[in-house]
Amino acid sequence: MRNKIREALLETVCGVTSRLPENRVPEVAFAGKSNVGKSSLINTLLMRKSLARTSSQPGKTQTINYYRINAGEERPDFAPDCYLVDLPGYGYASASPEVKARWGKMIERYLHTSGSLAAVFLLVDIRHKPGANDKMMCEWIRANAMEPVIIATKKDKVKKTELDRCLKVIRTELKVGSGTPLIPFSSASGEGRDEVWDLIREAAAGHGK
Ligand SMILES: Nc1nc2c(ncn2[C@@H]2O[C@H](COP(=O)(O)OP(=O)(O)OP(=O)(O)O)[C@@H](O)[C@H]2O)c(=O)[nH]1
Ligand SMILES: [Mg+2]
Repeated sequence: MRNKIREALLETVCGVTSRLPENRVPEVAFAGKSNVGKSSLINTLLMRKSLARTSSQPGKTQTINYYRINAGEERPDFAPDCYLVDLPGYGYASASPEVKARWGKMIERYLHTSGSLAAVFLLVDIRHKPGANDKMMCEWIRANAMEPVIIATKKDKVKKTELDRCLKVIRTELKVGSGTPLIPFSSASGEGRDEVWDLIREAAAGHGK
């Protein structure tokens, strides 16, 4: 098996007023609408059922959660030594204006000030046309001189015959060029896990060079 996990622990949880940690190891962040499957994807990457808390109720993750992976590990069959950062989800209908404003501040501050951010993965639901919030998030990431890697989640929910059409809609709406990866992913089946790890490894290795 590739991308083995020796160690994964929730090291830091940041709220609105917390100081962000100054990590030396690369961070890879996961952004996306609430309920899109960010925490589930992190659990799938880590082969854990519930290290990252998931919920069918949107708005579960409201803090920035840093998971330290494989500290000090350098063997090629292991996932790289890095942080996976679970960002709070946006766009759930029941959020008050205060919650929405708080969310925006947290994400913007994170994107602007994290010194060791190596890549941002933007998750969108494979079944849905990306919305205004997804486009805004994409632009925020680009404004920080990074091209987001797009992950289309819940692949198990679409028929094979619909897959290409769904991916094409996502590419067009988010203006993702053909050279940029768009990865279909399913936390239910684990499909896409190695592809995502390969991109994390690449980003982590290139960071700071
Ligand atoms: N079928 C299927 N369900 C999924 C998949 N990924 C996530 N889910 C379900 O979608 C719901 C939301 O998943 P979470 O991982 O909590 O979503 P999140 O993006 O972390 O949500 P917030 O923390 O609210 O931002 C849960 O009920 C998951 O079981 C997937 O690949 N396939
Ligand atoms: Mg979550």
